[in-house]
Amino acid sequence: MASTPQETLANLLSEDRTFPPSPEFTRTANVTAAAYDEAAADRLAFWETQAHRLDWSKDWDRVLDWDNPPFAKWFTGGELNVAANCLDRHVANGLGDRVAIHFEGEPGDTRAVTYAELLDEVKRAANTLTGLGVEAGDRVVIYMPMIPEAAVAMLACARIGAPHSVVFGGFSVDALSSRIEDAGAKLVICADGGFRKGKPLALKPTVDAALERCPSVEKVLVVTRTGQEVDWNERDLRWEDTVGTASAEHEAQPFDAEHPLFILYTSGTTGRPKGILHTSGGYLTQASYTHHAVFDLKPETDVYWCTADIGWVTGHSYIVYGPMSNGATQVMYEGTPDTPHTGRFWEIVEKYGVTILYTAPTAIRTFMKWGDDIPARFDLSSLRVLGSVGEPINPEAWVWYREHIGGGKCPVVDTWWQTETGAIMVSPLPGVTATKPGSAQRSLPGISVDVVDEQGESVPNGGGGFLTIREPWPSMLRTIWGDDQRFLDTYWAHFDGMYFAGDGAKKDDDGDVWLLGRVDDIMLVSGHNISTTEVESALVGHETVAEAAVVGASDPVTGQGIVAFVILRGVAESSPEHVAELRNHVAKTLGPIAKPRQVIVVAELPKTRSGKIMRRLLRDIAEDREIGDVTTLADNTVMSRIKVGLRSGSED
Ligand code: 6R9
Repeated sequence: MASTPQETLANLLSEDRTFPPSPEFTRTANVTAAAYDEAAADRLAFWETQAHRLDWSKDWDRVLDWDNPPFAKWFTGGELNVAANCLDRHVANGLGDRVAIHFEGEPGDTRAVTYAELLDEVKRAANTLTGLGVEAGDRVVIYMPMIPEAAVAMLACARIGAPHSVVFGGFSVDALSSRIEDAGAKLVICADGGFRKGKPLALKPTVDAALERCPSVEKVLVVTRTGQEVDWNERDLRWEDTVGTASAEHEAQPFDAEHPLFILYTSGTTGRPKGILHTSGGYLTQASYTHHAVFDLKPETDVYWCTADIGWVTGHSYIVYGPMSNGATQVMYEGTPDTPHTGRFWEIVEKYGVTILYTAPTAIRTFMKWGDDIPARFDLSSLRVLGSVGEPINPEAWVWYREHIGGGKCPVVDTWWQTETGAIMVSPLPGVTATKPGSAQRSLPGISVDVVDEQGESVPNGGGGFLTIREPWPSMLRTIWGDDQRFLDTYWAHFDGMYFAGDGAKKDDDGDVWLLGRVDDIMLVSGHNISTTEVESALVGHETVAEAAVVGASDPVTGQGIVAFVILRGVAESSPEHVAELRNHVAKTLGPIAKPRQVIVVAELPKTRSGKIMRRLLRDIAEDREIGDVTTLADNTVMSRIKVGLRSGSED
């Protein structure tokens, strides 16, 4: 075994399948290998070229001001309007009749919104906000289901320079009120409710309760979505009565490139949520370029679908700002993948002829569990690019996605990035890269990501360590809202002059990057640092495992012992022999050091609304502790179900 006690992070998994792009794909690809050379020759000139993909009212004086690191300013002196770049310029170019959003409501209601219609609605909303006293710099909180008005609200804020803070529809009163308070928001835009899992789910009562603690909020603008009974307070206004009747004349004013565009709260694993601040010119440059390059978007012919929620950064950069700045036609779906049946996603792909699909590993593993026969019932031949984001994608899930969704012909792009990075940082380019299942591969042109050891030295190929970013990038966070010190301490204090992302990673023999999960989750077993990702991937590599989450639980002999929680596929239940087989399978795949001490079969795993497994809660169970903070769980009853399941005796 290659590991030594000094290793930063063990490199156990080897995967040697590769999938080069087809010559036809490469021939028409938006971006070629030359982009890497161009960016390597002059990084700032490269980003300057990408910034010219946008319309600016005033040119910049300087591409990057890094005089006071890590507080970056990009395109200083430049001025633009972000919403005008997403809407007005397309309409002015004669594309007003192009569909911007094919909306598919969960109950089956649909709407096609063209760019001209979207612009009209955004202008009305901008006039409404201004009429309510919202000025440039004022913060607006958006708490909405996945409906076109959510995008309208964001773009209206951008248009008048009022930074938005979108909070996941469905977050609790506590989560909502703490975000409203931290941002000091003046206005909240919400809906009466949204449809989820076949039922109307009320949102307005949560806003009402949250506002009891938030004196800064003057007005609440309420979109009617479900039509359910809600209480009306004096500060509440109906969207239909205000935006619906407002003037559609509105001239977008340019703002400075560094004008704040949005705050988005990220909870991290512990502590107070951090308000990640993004600004305008650099953010839009990178969101727009990466959407064009990584998904190979051809706006005239593609139908793009990102299944993320608008409350996640993925919804900001790859539903609203990236795609719309590129004039894309996209699908927006309100509901869950199993309502009213487990083929809903594939029915939508078939119905709209979706060509580019961007989703999360958690969804892909769920589809694997539901069975190959479900996507097989639908015509998915329109698809040509598949993307993944949010967590490391296990090689087996990657290969399943390529075969069963992509018909074995679509490039799969595994995109690594964060709320903090604003846009994609590490990813294959679909017409260039020979992809490897489970690897995000290399920094995009103009981005310099590295894997370093504790001293901040680059690890050699084959080594493991910490993922860092060596050079500033256009869509980087500018600070944590109201807390520069926390910004410095959280991201810049670990390694001199480098941004630390909090993720473990390794380089393979070709220098390609493999993400290994959050460093907080790394397990220390008999002196070896073992990543959660590798053990989980080994488990998912077994034909009876759909999903796995592993944690290190304190162990008197080894320091920590590996405890695995698994969801089964293809088999109804487990047995002591089956559990033994799974443990041996991991030992065989990764070496005896990674053999789980315990394998526990569960029906579900605790996840955030964006689909990330919350291992910290599983650690509480594995160590038999009281379960910690569950406020950001998608379903906060899941932990009690796991506990009940354990007591009824499925333990090894
Ligand atoms: C976009 C987004 C960021 C964290 C990040 C990492 C994990 C995201 C990943 C990935 C491996 C990928 N992550 N994409 N890990 N491979 N392709 O997810 O933002 O919600 O802020 O989460 O998600 O751990 O540090 P955010």
